[in-house]
Amino acid sequence: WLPVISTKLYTNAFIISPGPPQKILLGYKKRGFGAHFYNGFGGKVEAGESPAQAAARELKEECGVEASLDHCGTLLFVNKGGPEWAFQIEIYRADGYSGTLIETEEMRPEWFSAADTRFSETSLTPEVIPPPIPYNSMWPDDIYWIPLLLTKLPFVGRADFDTDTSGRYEMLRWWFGV
Ligand code: 6OG
Repeated sequence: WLPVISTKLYTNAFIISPGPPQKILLGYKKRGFGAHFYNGFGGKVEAGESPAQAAARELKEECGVEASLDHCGTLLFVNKGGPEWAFQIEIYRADGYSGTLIETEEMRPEWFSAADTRFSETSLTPEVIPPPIPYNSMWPDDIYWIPLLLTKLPFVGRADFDTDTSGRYEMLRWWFGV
């Protein structure tokens, strides 16, 4: 199906620490749309702003840091059934950041292991290996494209959602490709 409302333009930014172990910074969203999910840092592109400017502004607003962001993906999310929404989300990534990470009213930043650390032969002590990416506490589309983001493969994708009887968003069909 097609968006029945105008598609809103959003950003989502991820900071990667090369490691080893490779790590990804996610924010636990405390309020608003997608509350209680882990996600990158981002929000709406305001009038007169480029997506890159919005991505940098939202990153700073939501976790206090600055980063040299590279665009690496474009996603379209469509929801059928009320409340209607359709998002185009421009995805950014950065290797590293400057400044000090802070928890804000919107987001609590946390590091996760991006690589599979189960069989790693490094001499890293368990204390420095953060938990794996919490896909069960993220939007269901993320598991399909976060691996592309981590390997720096530019991607596009689309996912169609419907609201189930419990009010949850169920992902009905999707495609993500390089
Ligand atoms: P604010 O409410 O903070 O912006 N977003 C999604 N992210 C993923 N991974 N999957 C989805 O599937 C999403 N829908 C929205 C875009 C909302 C933030 O949530 C992202 C923004 O970064 C439906 O202003």
